[in-house]
Amino acid sequence: MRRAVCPGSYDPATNGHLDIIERAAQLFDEVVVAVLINKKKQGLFSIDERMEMLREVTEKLPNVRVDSWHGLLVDYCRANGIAAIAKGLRSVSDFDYELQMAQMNRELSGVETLLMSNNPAYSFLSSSLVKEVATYGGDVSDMVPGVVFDRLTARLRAGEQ
Ligand code: COD
Repeated sequence: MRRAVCPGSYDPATNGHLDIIERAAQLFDEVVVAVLINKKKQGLFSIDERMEMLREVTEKLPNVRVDSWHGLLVDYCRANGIAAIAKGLRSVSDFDYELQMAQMNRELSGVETLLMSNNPAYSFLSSSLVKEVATYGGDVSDMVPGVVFDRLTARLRAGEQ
């Protein structure tokens, strides 16, 4: 079975993430969307909350499942028989960062990384910017799946009280 992982912080998932997950699901027999810890980023949602939202937005994709992992991505790949990491590229700056991680992961374990050019409609999207815009009342309803929009709005409202 050809199995790939789409790793990320997913705090929260955006339409850009979903586009990459859907496209990876067309290329591989099984895709695991894995919520990992990025130590450089502070989270708004818990890992369980991120997984719940991801499960809802991917429920129509039969060969996609959601998981989480605390530790090195390559150890997750080894433990789950995963030979490929599938990611999206938005920009040249993404490329520098992603290439370095791809090379490190290959050096550590031999796992290959597939870097997919993103849909240009989502080039400006990142979880961090979506959170920032939403915090100041900007409309992000077209940038994230509906379920994420509802949760994000509720979380930010709760934070104001
Ligand atoms: N369009 C297309 N793709 C997108 C978009 C968009 N608008 N936004 C994000 N993506 C893709 C990118 O490919 C990105 O890599 C992926 O989605 C996840 O994005 P984020 O922002 O949710 O997640 P990151 O960048 O914080 O994820 C970094 C990891 C958690 C994957 C990384 O830190 C990691 O692997 N951590 C585990 C520890 C480890 O193994 N470290 C060593 C790495 S060499």
